[in-house]
Amino acid sequence: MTRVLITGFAPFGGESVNSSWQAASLVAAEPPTGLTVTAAELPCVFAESINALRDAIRASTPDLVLCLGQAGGRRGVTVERVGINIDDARIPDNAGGRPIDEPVVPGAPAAYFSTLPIKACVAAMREAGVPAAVSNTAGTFVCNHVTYGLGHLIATEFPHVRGGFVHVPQAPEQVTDGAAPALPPATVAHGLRALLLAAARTPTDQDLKVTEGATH
Ligand code: PCA
Repeated sequence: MTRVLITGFAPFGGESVNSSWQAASLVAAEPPTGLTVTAAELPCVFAESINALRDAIRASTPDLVLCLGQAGGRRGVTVERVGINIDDARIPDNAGGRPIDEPVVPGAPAAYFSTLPIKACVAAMREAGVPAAVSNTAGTFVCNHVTYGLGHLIATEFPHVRGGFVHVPQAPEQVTDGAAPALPPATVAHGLRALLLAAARTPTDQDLKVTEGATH
């Protein structure tokens, strides 16, 4: 039985829901066969989010960690390739914190790659009928902070854990102008179940050799 920790974020930026937490809750409520899934909500606060993630990892002792965040404007479920060691907040976080050009972890490496098989994860979601892609940037707000923080926790404290970050589109209820893209949380959760099964059965060093590269 593979043990999974899935996290989503609290609402931020003045919104009343966060689609990442909606999707995380749905996956934990109905986990895929063969996986046990625990969900934890992370605060959208630079100074607290990595400690909350560490506490959740300690409490649930997972084999796999999948952190989710909401990315307004993205059409599909995007598997992040890398977290970078920089915070540059365009808006304040939920505690009013607004770091500009500060490292996530002073003195630590410039970046950490996902330790999930990102190509197999994308392929599995597409096979399940859910739009998905690799993303080469998680931004520079709290989601990148946690993407990097998860990589650092794995590198320094939890060497047996594999994990990575996925951005999900907003839910239809959050997008009422008819222009911005949205995906129902149930559809996202369906894709994430396929992602988790692929991640559980695919060693990261045996990821699919297919390009998901971008020219810009
Ligand atoms: N999305 C934000 C932070 C929390 C969330 O769900 C981001 O992409 O950084």
